[in-house]
Amino acid sequence: YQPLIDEMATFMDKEHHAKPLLAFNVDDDTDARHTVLCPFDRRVQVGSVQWTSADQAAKAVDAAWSAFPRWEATPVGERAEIIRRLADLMETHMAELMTLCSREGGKLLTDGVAEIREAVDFCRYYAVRAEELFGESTPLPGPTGETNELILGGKGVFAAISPWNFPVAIFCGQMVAAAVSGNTVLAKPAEQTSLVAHRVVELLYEAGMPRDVVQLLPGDGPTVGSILTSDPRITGVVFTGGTDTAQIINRSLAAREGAALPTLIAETGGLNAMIVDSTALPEQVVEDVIQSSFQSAGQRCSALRVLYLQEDVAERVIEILKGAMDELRVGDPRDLGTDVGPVIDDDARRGLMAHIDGLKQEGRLVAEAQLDPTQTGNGTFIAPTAFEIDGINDLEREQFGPILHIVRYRAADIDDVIESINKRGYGLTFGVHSRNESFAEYIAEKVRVGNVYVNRNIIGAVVGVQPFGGQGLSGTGPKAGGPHYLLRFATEKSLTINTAALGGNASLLALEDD
Ligand code: UN1
Repeated sequence: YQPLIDEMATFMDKEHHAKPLLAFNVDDDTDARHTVLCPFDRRVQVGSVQWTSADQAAKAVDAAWSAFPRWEATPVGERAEIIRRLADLMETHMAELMTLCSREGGKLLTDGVAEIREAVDFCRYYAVRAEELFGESTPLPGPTGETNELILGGKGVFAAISPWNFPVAIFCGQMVAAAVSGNTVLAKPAEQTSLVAHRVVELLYEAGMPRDVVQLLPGDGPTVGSILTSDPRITGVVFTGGTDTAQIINRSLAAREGAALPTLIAETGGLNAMIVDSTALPEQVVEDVIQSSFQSAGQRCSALRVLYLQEDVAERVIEILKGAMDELRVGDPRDLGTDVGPVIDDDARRGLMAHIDGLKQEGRLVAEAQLDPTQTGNGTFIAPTAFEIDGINDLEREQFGPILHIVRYRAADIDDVIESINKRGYGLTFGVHSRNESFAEYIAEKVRVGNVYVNRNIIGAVVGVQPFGGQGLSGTGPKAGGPHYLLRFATEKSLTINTAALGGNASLLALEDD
């Protein structure tokens, strides 16, 4: 990491200013600026962002529609080439992007590197898949006298609404998937991480993307987000974030008078569980639990929230877990010795503290990591905590932070445990720890989730290898980083030609003969 850290130092003190990147010129408007503060030191101003106005957003939709036919007609090889150049540029600008991920998003160095690699992987994977899917039409069987084929095209204008927890990877993954499939894109980054998104879109333009094909609309959800989702000209929305917000978007899309039926691709929250039976290796369990619950300060939708321990192993696992949590170092994300960085902002911290205080008052605390105020005094830090609860139904909603809930279960009750998890309605990630292969297989088959992991941690899905996404309250599918993802961004056109009309045999007669 040292060469990267040295290079990052050259960007550390720079203030960044971002504004909407639209098909037309946008004046600097000093009144509409939003200040970005650093999560690990709220005294530091990282930069400022100019929000998109309602008028600019409407004009951006016009420009996106004008650009759509030309972009859709651009050969997929050319579209994919631009995306590949973006991947190369992100690699050469790694230190600068990392600096922004760290200062604006509070990311650890290790998380930042993984994040930018994931963005690069999304670009290269979708470029290949687009060429496979959109390159040539698929011939279909049919009666003599006619030919049939299936042709894929773009759908129109997509709004891409992305979260702050993966401000490069998910931001990029959505935007690139929509664009490489032949759609024009209005990307709204999370308000907390607009600076790094702005830099990525600048690199995308440098890679050759026309400015009217992808536009950046920074702003907050209630204004820019709702302008986009209520505009009847938006063909589809690709969204990653909370389940509540996905439901608001869904209602807003459905309420549009006279609009074409929309596409909503949503990847939302989870109450992700892990089941540990009596044959599991306690040390390995704890290592994987610590990573799954506390890496990225628990701010991943894939993070572990509810750990089910079979009663015979519970004491042993909890004892080792307590020891491991005592060792966690919470602090400055730029320091390589740090295990857990800050949560994103004051609002997030307040919400998590309310949950923690409530469970503490009920006397449910099992373990709590230590905070060193000289390290954490100026930032939005939360000490990782573990609580014991009775079951997944004790949790009203996902808590997006470093909080683990533990449930003890009896071996005879395993089917009830699985049923309660399935009934709760989320279905994102899930883990099993067991050396009993048939037990692990049985559980993996019964649980209704998107990603099952056996005898390992449950975060960090790899593009193209572990396609990521859930079902039920956790999302619509198809899975990001998977072979079917681009299909949701595409239209399918069947083309049937009666070749008899061109001099062959009449197709209907041929059918009757069969
Ligand atoms: C998210 O947290 O919103 O499995 C997505 C992972 C990531 C995806 C997380 N690749 O951790």
